[in-house]
Amino acid sequence: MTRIVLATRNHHKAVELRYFLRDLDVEILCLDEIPEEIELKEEGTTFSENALQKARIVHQRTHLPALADDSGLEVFYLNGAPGVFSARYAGEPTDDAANNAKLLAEMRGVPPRRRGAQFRSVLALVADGFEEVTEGACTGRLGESPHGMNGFGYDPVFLPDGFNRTYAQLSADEKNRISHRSKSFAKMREVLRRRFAIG
Ligand code: ITT
Repeated sequence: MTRIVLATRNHHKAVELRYFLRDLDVEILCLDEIPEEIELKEEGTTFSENALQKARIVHQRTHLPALADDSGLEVFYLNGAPGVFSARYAGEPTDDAANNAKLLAEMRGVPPRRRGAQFRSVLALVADGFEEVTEGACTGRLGESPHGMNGFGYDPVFLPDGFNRTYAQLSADEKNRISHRSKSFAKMREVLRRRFAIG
């Protein structure tokens, strides 16, 4: 059976990726299950560079196919911020509530029609002899205050198009049907089918 390592330290992302992989004939490993300590660095300026950097290091160290996600929220009024800095927008260590508070403060008084935003997810799969990258986006708008308890990160402040609820007010199944990550994974599913004959 094909084994794939999830090159992420974000538990919430790992849960979503496992959900997308659930019906495939693969064994999924997490970084916690790898005996050696691997540091995931993100030194690039784009989601793709960062996703590739994370997948490459994990592949190099484990010799297994490695799947990484680099993602974030781009607010059009803020010229794409927080973007690649989404995780550490309010500083380090990552603090979701502080990130949301900072973003809502930046957007205070901005009218609804100018609150457009998109979540983006770039997935990188690095294995023996190849690298593949897929992308997905979900457009929507920023709310005025956080709503909902599900999910993680900016979920409480993002209302996807077609919904009057935030990502954090959707069930996991609902989010996973429409999310940026579901879209990047749908393309990655085709890659897995082609490269490993699974899916
Ligand atoms: P890894 O690098 O270990 O995968 P990370 O959380 O540091 O974990 P990123 O650098 O890709 O990953 O940062 C992504 C940030 O973007 C994440 O911490 C959230 O703040 C935000 N984000 C990404 N996808 C999200 C989602 O589905 N819902 C809410 N916020 C999300």
